[in-house]
Amino acid sequence: MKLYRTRNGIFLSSDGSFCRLENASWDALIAHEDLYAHCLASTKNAQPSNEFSEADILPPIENQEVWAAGVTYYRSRSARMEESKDAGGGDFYDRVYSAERPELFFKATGRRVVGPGGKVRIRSDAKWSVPEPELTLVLSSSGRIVGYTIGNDMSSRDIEGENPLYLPQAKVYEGSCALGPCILLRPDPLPKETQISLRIVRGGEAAFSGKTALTELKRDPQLLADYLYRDNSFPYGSFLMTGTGIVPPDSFTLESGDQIEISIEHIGTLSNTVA
Ligand code: DO4
Ligand code: MG
Repeated sequence: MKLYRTRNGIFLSSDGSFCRLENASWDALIAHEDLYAHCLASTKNAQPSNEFSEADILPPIENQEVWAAGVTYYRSRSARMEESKDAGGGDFYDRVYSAERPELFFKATGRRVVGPGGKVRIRSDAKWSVPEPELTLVLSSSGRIVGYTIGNDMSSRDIEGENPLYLPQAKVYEGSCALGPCILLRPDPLPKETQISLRIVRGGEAAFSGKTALTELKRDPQLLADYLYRDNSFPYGSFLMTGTGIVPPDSFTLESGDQIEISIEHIGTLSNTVA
């Protein structure tokens, strides 16, 4: 079952048909402790609707915060160590990869998030920018995983590599995060074999493509969520990006006009253009 936030209301899709959730509040839905069961019950009483249009899809966020985990894939650990070696930061990334406590950082508020078809941005003072395709957990107000979406953790690698203390500037800026197109609701966790892929198209041709799978994710998603909710409250629920396992070669940097397509099996594809 998939949940969509649109200009025309909130829609649920299951088995190819759509229904509108009448009088629903997005913040209340995301905070819900059993969103799957709640939505399943709602579909039982709802009439099918033909008013859903992909063109109306909005980012799946209102008052939630977006947080992110880092260095959760071996590929990310190696990339981070390489980019920060001149700054002496490499050791930190190696240590956090195997430490019990994960790296978690604040990523965005709803205002900074773009949805499907929206424009993500490169920082004006960055010289080396990449998208980071990440499975993104949708967490209830108590920190339970209630759904999944696709996230793009846009990152300025030169700023992050210059000094690990610059991480918030490398990660948090206008248009630095994309989420969508929907929230996948299911009664059980996503299978470990779930594939994540990234394609970057420039001038009609693939400039980079890569893939990984959840089998490569070193951390248990629920444990990442548990760390985030330690001594922190999220009354509207939250989004937690789980880190990237796909890193383009060091010679690659994003350019204005690039199209970024991130696909995660079972969820769909999130497409954005670079402003
Ligand atoms: O430590 C820097 C951030 C790493 C990150 O965003 C990732 O691994 O996805
Ligand atoms: Mg990331």
